[in-house]
Amino acid sequence: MTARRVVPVLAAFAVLAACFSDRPSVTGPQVGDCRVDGGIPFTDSLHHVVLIRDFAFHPAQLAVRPGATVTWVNCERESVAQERHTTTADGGAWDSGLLSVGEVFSRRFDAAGSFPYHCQPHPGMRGTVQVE
Ligand SMILES: [Cu+2]
Repeated sequence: MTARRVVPVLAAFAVLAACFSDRPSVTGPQVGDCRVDGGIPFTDSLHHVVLIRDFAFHPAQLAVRPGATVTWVNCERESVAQERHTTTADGGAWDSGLLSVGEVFSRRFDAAGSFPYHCQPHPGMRGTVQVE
């Protein structure tokens, strides 16, 4: 990695710190310069955020309590912003439809179990919500 690449990454973390500075208990993922705008539920034990970035879910494996809400955010890079993603349950329990950059989809998980999901246009993108 060259110094030219390091600088933007550090700047990105500064932006994230600013975004989340008034949310001391945020435990959600932070990826690159991904920016989560207003309207995303507060991240706590019953509200989780999965970022969609670089053709992957972050985090791909997420354990939550029954009753928790998971919000997926398409936070893809500008360079591939034309790529839309979905969060689609393997078993068909939910399907976000195509999410453009900045769009979100939320689902509440009441029942315990393991819920694998994927991205419809990119089947290699996989994740699991574990409710326990
Ligand atoms: Cu995708």
